[in-house]
Amino acid sequence: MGDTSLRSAFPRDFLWACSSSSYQGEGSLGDGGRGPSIWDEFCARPGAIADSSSGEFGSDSWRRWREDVALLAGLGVNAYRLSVAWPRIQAEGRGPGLQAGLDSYRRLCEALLEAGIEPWITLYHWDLPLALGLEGGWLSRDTAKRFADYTDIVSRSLGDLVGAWVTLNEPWCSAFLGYGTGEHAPGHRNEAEAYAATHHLLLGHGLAMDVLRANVPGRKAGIVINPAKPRAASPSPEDEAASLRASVERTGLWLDPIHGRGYPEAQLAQKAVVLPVLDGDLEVIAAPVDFVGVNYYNEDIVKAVDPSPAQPGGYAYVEGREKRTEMGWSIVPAGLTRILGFIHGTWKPAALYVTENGGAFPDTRIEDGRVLDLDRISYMESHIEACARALEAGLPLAGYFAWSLLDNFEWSWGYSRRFGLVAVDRASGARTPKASYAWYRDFLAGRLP
Ligand code: IFM
Repeated sequence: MGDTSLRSAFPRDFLWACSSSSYQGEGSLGDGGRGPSIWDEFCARPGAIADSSSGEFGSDSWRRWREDVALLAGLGVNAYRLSVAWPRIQAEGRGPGLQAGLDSYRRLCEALLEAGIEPWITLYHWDLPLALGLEGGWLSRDTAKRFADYTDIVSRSLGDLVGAWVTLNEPWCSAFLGYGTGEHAPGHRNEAEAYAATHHLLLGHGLAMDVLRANVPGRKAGIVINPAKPRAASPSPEDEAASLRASVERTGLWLDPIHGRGYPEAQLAQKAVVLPVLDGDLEVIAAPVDFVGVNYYNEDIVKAVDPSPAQPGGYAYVEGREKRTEMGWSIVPAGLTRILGFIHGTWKPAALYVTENGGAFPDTRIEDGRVLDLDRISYMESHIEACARALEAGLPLAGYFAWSLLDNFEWSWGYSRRFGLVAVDRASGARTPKASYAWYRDFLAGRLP
């Protein structure tokens, strides 16, 4: 009888991994000459973070990196995606690289490789050096150039160790939550700024791609986005068209220019925004990528409405009946297959990776000191099944990265939301694998039916 387990639906060279980020996990913010980031400043603002915390503790990974590598090795993953903290490399966002920071990341990458785990480096997961933030952050074109310089330093230093490079993580969040709604650092509330930041982030991505091609030829390089194509509330042509319109800000706004199609003009016209595009920018942004990373958590629903000042896009969100995670995000595994199919069908990137997927749950069921996070297990299993459906449909999906190895600092939610496969005690730093850790380990080892 053939092997019919879920595990066997994946090719041998499929990447099984976990993801993390510097500001959320490292802690030890004053170590090694690290400069302040826009998130340090944002967290200090009263009311910015739900529990008034900051990334000062994170998951204490800057000090406990050896334990983290051992946990990853125990899981049996073959890749780990971490981000480099720009302020640990250039305290003020410019100038030569700080050796202490570079050495620490080198040490970590070497330990991962020794454990048979391929390091994936994200260059920007939102912790912009504060000095650059004060000079305009992503509203300033110069930040894109500074990002290319920083990419040069990091890729020269770690290039021999890193399997794949990610320029930006979820730039929609940097632009629209950072400059549009103010939920993230730097906390501005101005939609026109969100679009200006979009262009400079993409320009930074394109400039960084050129640097990576020169410094690490032959290594994979790409971008990670958090795309969305809300499901149509009905099969009517009006609702289907609304679903497409609603996808643009999170998806086409990024993937169109990256794939040489320029910006989606209808969206920009409807928003009456003019992007700060200079001659040659679109060519820089269209540097070919080896992959698109997809961070997927949920799928919303939209219906068509008449455009109005409140709903200028001509669509409105509709409540679904699916269960939700503690973030309030609907649990829709089939939406993962759908978004991968939408991206493949529209832009045809050479490879797709699910670079983040996971669930925040209250983790209140504890037996014999261990968290029985059955909701998280069922979330992961159903989304891995959705990846298997994507492969069956012929999509070039090459890896799955769980978010996240450890409980960590969940941005404006502080520590009040947990995504980890491993619990972290904030008083002692002690790590306790949850039931989901054992499930992922057993799944990877082919021990589950
Ligand atoms: O924690 C974040 C991560 O930094 C980016 N993607 C979504 C995760 C959960 O909100």
